[in-house]
Amino acid sequence: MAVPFTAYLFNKKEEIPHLDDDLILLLNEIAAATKEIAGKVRKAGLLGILGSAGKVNVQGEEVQKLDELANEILLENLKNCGKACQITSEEIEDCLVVSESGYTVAFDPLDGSSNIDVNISIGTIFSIHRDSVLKAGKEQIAAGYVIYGPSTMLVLSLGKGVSAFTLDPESGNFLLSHPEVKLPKKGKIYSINEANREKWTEEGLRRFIDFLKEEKYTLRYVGSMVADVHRTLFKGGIFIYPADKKNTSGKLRLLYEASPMAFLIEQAGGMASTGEKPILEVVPEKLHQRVPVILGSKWEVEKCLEFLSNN
Ligand code: P6P
Repeated sequence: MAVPFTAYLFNKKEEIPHLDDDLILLLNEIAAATKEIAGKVRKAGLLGILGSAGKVNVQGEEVQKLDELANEILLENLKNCGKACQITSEEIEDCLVVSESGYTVAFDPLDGSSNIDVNISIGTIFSIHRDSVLKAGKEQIAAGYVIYGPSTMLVLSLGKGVSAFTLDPESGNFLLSHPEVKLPKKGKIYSINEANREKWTEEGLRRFIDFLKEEKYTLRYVGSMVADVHRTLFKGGIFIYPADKKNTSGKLRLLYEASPMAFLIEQAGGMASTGEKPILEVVPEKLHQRVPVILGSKWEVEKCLEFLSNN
């Protein structure tokens, strides 16, 4: 039988010195919360929890009912487990300080909300630091996401590679299905919202996308970061959410979107940049700050940076 998530974590203790019992408990609580979220997502149409909650969050975005529910489930689990000293959520303006030291968790409870009502893959993204959340992404203790797709998968890095677990509906366990995820050096897919093409601030980006078309790349864009990054992680290629005239620092948030995804991509052998510097080198100044995101296979990311430098 495939290794259950908890057993995997205990088996990794020797190989990963910082993987202590508190972190294992914390990761288990996050996994438990996402199983509950998966159950709600699967039945949302029957529970009357689709659609808007009639509120706008700190990002100025309309909150969906499932956003709110996912946020509440994660907060409940994290507070109950008592191993998170600070909790940051996309849905909450300020950082919740529970105690002065320990692990900090930053999460996007349900990323890709615009896709909820049309039954397209969405996900939960999380990032774990020690003591303070305002640290560069390269200092993450762990990072991962859960994608609620045709199957529910948890993808995790503890700083030594990337593993993926598939939720077994029979047992209710996340079971190890991909022990070592390695990103292809080069792909054939690019992923960007081309509707914004004329708004992109970098002329070099338009030339790079035209280059990929000449190279016969195909376009895949779900509009849910978890889904677009998951496909990039497994098939290679490049995902870009650039700065544009409307979003001058890009749209994706550093702490609980760009940074954890960059950590996973680089741990799997890929590359992640803001266009000016590695995402994992950016030291956050604000909880909800945004950064441009260029991530994926090394060949494509390096080629993109070349075009941007020849703007
Ligand atoms: P656009 C979802 O709302 C999200 O935050 C990410 O999941 C996704 O990558 C991005 O926004 C999509 O944004 O502007 O292309 O609809």
